Amino acid sequence: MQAPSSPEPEPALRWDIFCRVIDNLGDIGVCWRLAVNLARQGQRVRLWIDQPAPLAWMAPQDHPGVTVQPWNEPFEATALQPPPGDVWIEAFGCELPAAFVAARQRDPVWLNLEYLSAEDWVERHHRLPSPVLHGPGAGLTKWFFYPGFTAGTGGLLREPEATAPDPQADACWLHGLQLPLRPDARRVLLFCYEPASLAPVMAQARQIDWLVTPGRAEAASRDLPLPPDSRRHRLPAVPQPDFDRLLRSADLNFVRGEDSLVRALWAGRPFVWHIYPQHDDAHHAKLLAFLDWLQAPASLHAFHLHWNGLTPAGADGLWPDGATLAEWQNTVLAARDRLLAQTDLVGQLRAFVGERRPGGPDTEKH
Ligand code: TRH
Repeated sequence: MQAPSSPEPEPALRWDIFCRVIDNLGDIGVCWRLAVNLARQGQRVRLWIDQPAPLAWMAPQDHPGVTVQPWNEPFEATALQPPPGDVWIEAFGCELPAAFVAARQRDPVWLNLEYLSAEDWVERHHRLPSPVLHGPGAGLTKWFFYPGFTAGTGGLLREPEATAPDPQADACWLHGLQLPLRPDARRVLLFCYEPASLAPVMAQARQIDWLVTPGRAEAASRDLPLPPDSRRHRLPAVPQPDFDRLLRSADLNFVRGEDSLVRALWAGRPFVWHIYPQHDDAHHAKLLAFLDWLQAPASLHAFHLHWNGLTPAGADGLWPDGATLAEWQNTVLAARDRLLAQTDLVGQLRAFVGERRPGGPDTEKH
């Protein structure tokens, strides 16, 4: 009897991802990670970035299957070789150049990949169609695609090694930084904006080796007094895979924004999140929704409110003791297990695209 034929391999599609850097590093960090994850699954990715400079240190090597294209205005469609791809990803609602849309030779699956949030409304908005009514894309459909923490969302970026680390390699890499770290000190990574309670936290934390990331965290913390048994170690900006190693090597991670929050979850170490501040305090609801999803214990919830300026930070009693850190670690590990039971973002993107590609199983459905 003939062996069942192996299922047809999924087609290697051509993906065009557009990334407009607003500020900080997350736009480019998320888009680069997405591009690499797609390429590792055999897809061909062209990543258009308006300010690609951080890739020089964040991703110093090219990645097979990923072509980085500077996104200059006015957009020169004449230089478009190959033509617009099968899948267009408009990251964080960045608006694609009209000349690119007009240069298409076939209808794409057009996705607006939104910012990450744990708020309830995300599930209701995820996968909603938005008919394009004007311009060269009139008649096409743009689809809202929301990453998230639940099965009703688009999931999170997750590489195989994100949750199957190599502690030996991590330790060896950290040792290679040649920082004078002390075996009896707690290692705390500091990647933040300007947290409300940074000064009292650093003043209280005893026997800490602070691993301070460059940029805003370094600037915010450089003049703050430390107890005599704590040290400050300035880190260089490191490539993304090494940043993930840092998160796995620390006893506590202070992370921020979007991508490092997800990486801290995969690292499975206790973490505190500094949410990207928004002028109308819209980030408060986002923070509280995340803490609810995380099932944060009272101590972690309170610390987040202080760290993010929702409640005034007391002068003492902030810093977690060993038992509290262990409770925070258990919280993260339980949350990570919940996430591992879900399909990751790239798996969901590819399934969604497969359903909606012209000629796909249910392209007539909208
Ligand atoms: O830098 P961020 O604050 O980016 C923010 C957020 O993404 C926010 O949601 C968005 O609205 C705003 O940008 C415009 O934090 P985030 O998201 O953690 O991105 C940091 C990226 O930088 C992440 O991919 C990790 C990477 N990184 C390195 O690769 N090496 C490093 O040494 C450091 C410090 C960061």
